[in-house]
Amino acid sequence: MNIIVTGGAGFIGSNFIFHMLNKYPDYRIICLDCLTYAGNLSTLAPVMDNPNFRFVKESITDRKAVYRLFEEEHPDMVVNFAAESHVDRSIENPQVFLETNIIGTSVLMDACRKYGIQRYHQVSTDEVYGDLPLDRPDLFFTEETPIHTSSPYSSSKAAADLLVLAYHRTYGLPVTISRCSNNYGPYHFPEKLIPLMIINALHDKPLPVYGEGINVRDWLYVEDHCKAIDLILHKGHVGEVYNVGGHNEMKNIDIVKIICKALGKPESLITYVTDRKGHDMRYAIDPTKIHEELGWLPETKFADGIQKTIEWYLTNREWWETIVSGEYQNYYEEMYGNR
Ligand code: NAD
Ligand code: TDX
Repeated sequence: MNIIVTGGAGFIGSNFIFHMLNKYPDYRIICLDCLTYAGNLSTLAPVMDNPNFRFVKESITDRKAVYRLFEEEHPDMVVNFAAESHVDRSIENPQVFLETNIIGTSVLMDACRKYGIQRYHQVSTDEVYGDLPLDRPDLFFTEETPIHTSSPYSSSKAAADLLVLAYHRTYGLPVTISRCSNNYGPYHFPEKLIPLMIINALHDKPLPVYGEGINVRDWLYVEDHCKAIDLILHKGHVGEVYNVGGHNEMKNIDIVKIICKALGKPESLITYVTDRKGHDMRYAIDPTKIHEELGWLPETKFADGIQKTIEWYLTNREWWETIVSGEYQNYYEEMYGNR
């Protein structure tokens, strides 16, 4: 099996590559990633010498480069993780989200149509469903929940999902889509809530909580997401959407307090800051379909996953220190000042 994994130098894509190379020693994985600010080649260092792995630095929006890669590699499957993924950045500058997340997806699928493919898998998000009210804990996102996006990021992901389903219906492209809740774990980029709070707390810097900190996210350990995608690739039904989530809803403020406690830092570091524009209140996935059809269940409890994650950031300082001292630092200062 030859699999092109796009966005594999980022958080979830890299974890997925490690999972696949480990589990399927006879598969070949080709990572296509243009290394934006969020892509980090050092993340892939452990597999760079693996004969079953190849890294290609190109953009999914570059049609010629993508077609060339298909001619060279004849992939059996494509798994598309490549995206601009940060909601706050999409609010500041939506354009690149449209280019990568929408146009990039269509270029990849055009290549799949032109050269033939067994499966095109789109890695999507629960954010395409918009949000749920805090006072209705009985409500969850199912695959039938209407698309109702809030941010430029989620709108670009939803547009891509609609294109994927359109390519299936119109051209018969063998597609699947997974819509996952918030991931956490190793190699999570330090602009996102959990790694940002761990790193700031380690430096005794303020912990910027948006609004009142009562927004709810449904957290899933990244390995459990990777296993779900593996299962969908091998057993999922073409043309179908699968929600992925572990019924692990938590308020942002509670996550930040857990991190303070685990690191022995005072809660007085918590600083309430201006809320995100259009901030979604609550995400909550109903994963019944992937459980009943494919037998998937999350394996990592939050208490264990967050402990493993914190330990990973403590023992892999070099990985994130390089990031927070570089280009990302300029962005962070623009967003938050010199906090
Ligand atoms: P990330 O920002 O950590 O990584 C994105 C990767 O894509 C980077 O390596 C980057 O260099 C690459 N990339 C960006 N633009 C590219 C382009 N034009 N061509 C090639 N490569 C490009 O993102 P992540 O958190 O790992 O998310 C991966 C995917 O999963 C995204 O599609 C995201 O929407 C989706 N998702 C993420 C979460 C989450 O909690 N992080 C949850 C659900 C779904
Ligand atoms: O400094 C912060 N303070 C804060 O209160 C940051 C960075 C975030 N937050 C809040 C906003 C959200 O309610 O924490 C929550 C989580 O924020 P993010 O880590 O930015 O994630 P989110 O916006 O929920 O989106 C993530 O999950 C769904 C990923 O970034 C998306 O790519 C994925 O689709």
